[in-house]
Amino acid sequence: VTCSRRNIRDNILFSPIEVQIPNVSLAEYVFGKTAPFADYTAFECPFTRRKYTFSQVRKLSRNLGKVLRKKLGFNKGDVALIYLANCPEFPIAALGCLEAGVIVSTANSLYTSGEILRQLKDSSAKLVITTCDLYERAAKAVSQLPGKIPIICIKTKPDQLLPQGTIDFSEIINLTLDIPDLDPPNADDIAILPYSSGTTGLPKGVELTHRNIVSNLCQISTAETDALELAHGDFQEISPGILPMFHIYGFTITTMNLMTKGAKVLPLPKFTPDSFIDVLQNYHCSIIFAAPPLVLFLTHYPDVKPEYLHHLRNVMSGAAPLGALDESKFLEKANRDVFISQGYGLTETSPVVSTVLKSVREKLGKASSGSVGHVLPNTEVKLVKLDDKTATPLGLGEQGEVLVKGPQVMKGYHNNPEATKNALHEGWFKTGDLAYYDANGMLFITDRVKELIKVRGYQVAPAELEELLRDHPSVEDAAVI
Ligand code: 4UU
Repeated sequence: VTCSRRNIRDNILFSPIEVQIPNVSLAEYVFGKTAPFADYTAFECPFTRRKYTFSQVRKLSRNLGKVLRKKLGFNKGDVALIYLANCPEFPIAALGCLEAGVIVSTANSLYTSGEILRQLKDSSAKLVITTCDLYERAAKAVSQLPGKIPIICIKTKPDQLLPQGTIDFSEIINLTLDIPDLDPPNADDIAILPYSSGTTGLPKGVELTHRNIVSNLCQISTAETDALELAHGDFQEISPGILPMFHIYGFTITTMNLMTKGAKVLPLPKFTPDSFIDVLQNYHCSIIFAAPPLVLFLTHYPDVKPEYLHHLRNVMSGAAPLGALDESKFLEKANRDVFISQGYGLTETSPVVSTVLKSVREKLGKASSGSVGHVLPNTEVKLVKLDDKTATPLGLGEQGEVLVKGPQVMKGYHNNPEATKNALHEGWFKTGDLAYYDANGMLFITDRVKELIKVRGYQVAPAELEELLRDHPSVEDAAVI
């Protein structure tokens, strides 16, 4: 696989591996994989200990889907805004909507009511699913909409009171309607609508179809690209659910992907050093999907004792750059048989574009020298000069903008043909990232040319901050860099 002739053709990076993508919806794909682990715990809150097995997730999300369609009157193609911090109910809420053909628009759980309002309006959401903890902000946003829309509320603590006028999540997921199962949505229907600012301007709805996400799950599950072991007998991978599930990395990779492998996820509603260390100490975590700040935390935070890392086999970093030195420092601390590698991708690509292959990790040693690896199966990448209208692929070692083609590339930006046209040409998606590749066809991300700031792996759109600053009566103009 590392032989250059086999993965570079006419300066286009590709994968010698091909995967078959089944023609199914996301919930069908995920639940098609979870049957062997029916009685294993899928999601467990490490603090309140409330938990759900795979068969419960299956049943409760199916119930929710039926209630949404047959009792609450939602239709295929309607949008539900999910405004939740990580919790074991997140996947039930998301998969329940998806089973009903309701599009899931995920919102950052740190959003203010103004930010929620913007996403509610832009996505034309007809429903909000949130928790009692976040209810105030959600309700304030909903009250500013021209029409009223229902709010479904999750209790995250037993003593919580359901806010007046909301629908009790636990009541409707436990309602078993005696009706036939719903027709699943088509693979080419939109499944989720997360927000990304792309290369310029305000956050835009990213239309990801069922096929986009199912493709990405298949692409990261080949012998060469899968970081996980399948659960069997007394072995189950355990992972802290630290990446936000509303973000595409946490949604596809930790939530959906880990379900398909029968792993147990411990959703953490927010990162605090103590709670995270608690989880590392009390559970035998074998895999962590992380962003660079978390890898640096594990490496440098004195209260993270090397023995807390003893059960770890894999640490995967993505969403922002991690250098070769950072990788080796982490390994010095862990000092065990643990691999650290990187993936690269974007919301618009479901998200994974490239990852470090297993055979390469074994060859390179435990770190991958700062590279984001090889392109995934069924994916092509070319690097082109900025403003080169012909988009001619550059050669070995030359730095250019990353263009991606593959079944994981979004359908387009929601209600925004202009932005879609600027981002997609003949199936090639312009990422706004700069990179070069080496003789083995391994990709190195070097810089970003788009208007995007990343803070701890989260997107910050300069245009959004500029708008906010200009809103102040004493500010005439603003430029955020
Ligand atoms: C340098 O952050 C993401 C997706 C993260 C991801 C993808 C595949 C993590 C693991 C994985 O396997 O999506 P967005 O839309 O929030 O941000 C996308 C941007 C990219 O355009 C790039 O600038 O985040 C940056 N980025 C990276 N930069 C993402 N991954 C990397 C990386 N190195 N490994």
